[in-house]
Amino acid sequence: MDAGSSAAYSRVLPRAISTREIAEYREGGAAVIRGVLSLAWVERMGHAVDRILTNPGSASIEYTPKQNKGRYYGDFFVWLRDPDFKALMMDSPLPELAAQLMGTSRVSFFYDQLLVKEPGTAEPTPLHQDLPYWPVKGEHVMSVWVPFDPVRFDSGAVQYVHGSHRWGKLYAPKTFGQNTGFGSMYAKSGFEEMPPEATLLNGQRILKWETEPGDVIVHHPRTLHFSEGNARNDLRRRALALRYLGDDACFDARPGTFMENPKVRALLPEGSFNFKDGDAMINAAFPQVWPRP
Ligand SMILES: O=C(O)CCC(=O)C(=O)O
Repeated sequence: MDAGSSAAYSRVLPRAISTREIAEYREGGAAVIRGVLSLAWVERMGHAVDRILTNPGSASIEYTPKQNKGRYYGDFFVWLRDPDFKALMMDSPLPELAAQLMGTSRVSFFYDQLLVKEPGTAEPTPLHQDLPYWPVKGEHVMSVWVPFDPVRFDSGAVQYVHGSHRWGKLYAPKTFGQNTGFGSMYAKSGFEEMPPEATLLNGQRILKWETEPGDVIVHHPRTLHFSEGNARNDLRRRALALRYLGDDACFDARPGTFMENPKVRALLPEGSFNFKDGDAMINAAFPQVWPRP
């Protein structure tokens, strides 16, 4: 199939999502869903990511200190400035995948987060849950982590604590790197400090998967997760986390979320973040993606 044809960039799920996959996601808080994207999608997005890496966004973060090897690059709301990122979150099989896994009739898009670990990057992603970082409440919230390179355990595969989305606990957000400008915000969150990782992880079942291009990993925003650096010299680890909101998700006006960061807010069109507590987050900056508009 011609990689440039519209069929190669299909919006349709290439296969049915099984009841076992749905049960794994709901019970474990994370699951791998294999073979969801065509190689054409993966290749297109690999080029798109490289464009962003050579032209970093205004809210992007270099988590790797200058004197260190490698590069851990983070960026937010990339879809608002790049049509390929917009196409992936909206016009790929992923909105339908999110609807099926969350079991919701309607899905809107919260934001995308680019997380690239180039070969030889030592910086880990600290153990965290996503929800404390976000001005969102509800159960129908989900991330789809989409890698654009083969991922191996030693190239920065993300690891998830099985069932931690059901612990009934939310821990205070922590910054992914030094001097990122987020620390002062997170201090206002009011959530309890996370116990030491060794204590928290002791005896827990860890879910992790090596993936091939076209596979994605889904996780619930209460699930504890982390990743090591990319210890490989021969493998990049370019990944995009897409955050989807379902029927019961709504705006949470609590303080201390990443959306308080002025650089992040400046990415959004004027007036698109004027929600009241409990509002459904659907407008031009947080578009409905399922059913397709
Ligand atoms: O890509 C990583 O290393 C971490 C991913 C993550 O924290 C997320 O998708 O929420």
